[in-house]
Amino acid sequence: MADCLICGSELSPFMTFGKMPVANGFLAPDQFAFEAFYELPVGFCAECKMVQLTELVEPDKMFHDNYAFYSSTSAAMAKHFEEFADLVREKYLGPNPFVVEIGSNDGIMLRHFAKVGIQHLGIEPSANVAAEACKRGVETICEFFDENLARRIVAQHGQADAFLGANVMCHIPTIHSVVAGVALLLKPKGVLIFEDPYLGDIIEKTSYDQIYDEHAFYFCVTSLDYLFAQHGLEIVDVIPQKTHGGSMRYIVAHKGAWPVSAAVAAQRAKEQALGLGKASTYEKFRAKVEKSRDDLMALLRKLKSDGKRVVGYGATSKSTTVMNYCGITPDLVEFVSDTTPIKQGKFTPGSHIPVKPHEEFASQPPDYALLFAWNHAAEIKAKESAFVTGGGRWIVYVPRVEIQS
Ligand code: JHZ
Ligand code: SAH
Ligand code: ZN
Repeated sequence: MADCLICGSELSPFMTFGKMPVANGFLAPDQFAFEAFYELPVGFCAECKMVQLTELVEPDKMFHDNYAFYSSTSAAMAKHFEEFADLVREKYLGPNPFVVEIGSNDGIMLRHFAKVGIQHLGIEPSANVAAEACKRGVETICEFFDENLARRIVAQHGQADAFLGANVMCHIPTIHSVVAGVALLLKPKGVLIFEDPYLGDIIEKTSYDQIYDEHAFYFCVTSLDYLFAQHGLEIVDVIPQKTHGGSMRYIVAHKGAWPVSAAVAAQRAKEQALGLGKASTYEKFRAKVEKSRDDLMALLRKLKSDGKRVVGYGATSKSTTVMNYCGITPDLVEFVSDTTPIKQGKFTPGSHIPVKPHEEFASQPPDYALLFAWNHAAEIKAKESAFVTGGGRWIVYVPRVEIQS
């Protein structure tokens, strides 16, 4: 039994993925012997409805001065964050605006405020990616955000018009401290705008690979209502996003400060129809996850016995769950192609498959490319048309295991 991170009730996991390495812990062979593994169980709180990990890895084991994920490795995501910044500038800034972003990474979003001289502050504990943001002219402090830091920021810079976060709120187990800090930091009409992979999409698409150590929570409106109400905040709008396989953008304000869009109630009704507030939904999900694993392994074993070459595409955090849960080994997947310099020449966590630059994929195209970065399929397939015309095929596993051209 564990205690719910949101309401403190007892909950037990509905499934576990077994022992997992740190999802972004790419490593060299001389580090294999020291690799740490942690159980990865996930639970549903029947009381406040939050889906969450019930065992956690300490934040500084995941976010440090050698963090492997650089946001700007996807051109489509760069465009997404430019549009996100445009929306904030058009709709949510008052006079003398101040914009804060947590998990600002390499500055992919805040640079659009920096370049037009809007006062901004990025909060990014991973020093290597934070340094990249500073190089781009983005003001960044290298710390973990919490209520204490919020107090210091208010004292130094005043309150903010907009507090932004993409793919970071769901990463912070001490979320109460974060939300208390947001309530302190926001001006009376200020807004928190954040987006994370949406629980409804994870359940509908069986995208179990969103479950890994960094993702402490799997949010939906129903569970977030409970969290924000405890801090005098409320969700005033929700806007579904296509990014990361289906995300939700939530706009949150001090209670009563903004009119509440009809989209919020509509989304709650959808969540009820999907069964996101019922334990039985997660039992069914577990069965689908097991089938997905069995189908993928059967396909990879068949291709191996047919003498085909399979290479992974995108050394994602998500693929750490897939490889370690399914049992994918270097004899099934020869290497993983990735454009991130810091991952290249290293090996995938736990499964120890070599990560190689894209040039190796292009020069030795395999028979099949296992699309670990399936969330970027549109961007990747558009630039890899030569792979398919040359006879190559894609293997995807979300929403189901399938060969595609
Ligand atoms: P991608 C990370 O997840 C971790 P990951 C984190 N927990 C999270 O929530 C999201 O990001 C935001 C490479 N690539 O975006 C780059 C190519 O090689 O799916 C990346 O290494 N060629 C914070 O790791 C990886 O694939 C390409 O053409 O699951 C994609 O990682 C493209 C587009 C990407 O995030
Ligand atoms: N917003 C970017 C980056 C997401 S990666 C994008 O969507 O692409 C998540 C980032 O959050 C990492 O860079 C990590 O270092 C940072 N992070 C983790 N815990 C944090 C905390 N408590 N406060 C601020 N940032 C945090
Ligand atoms: Zn709870």
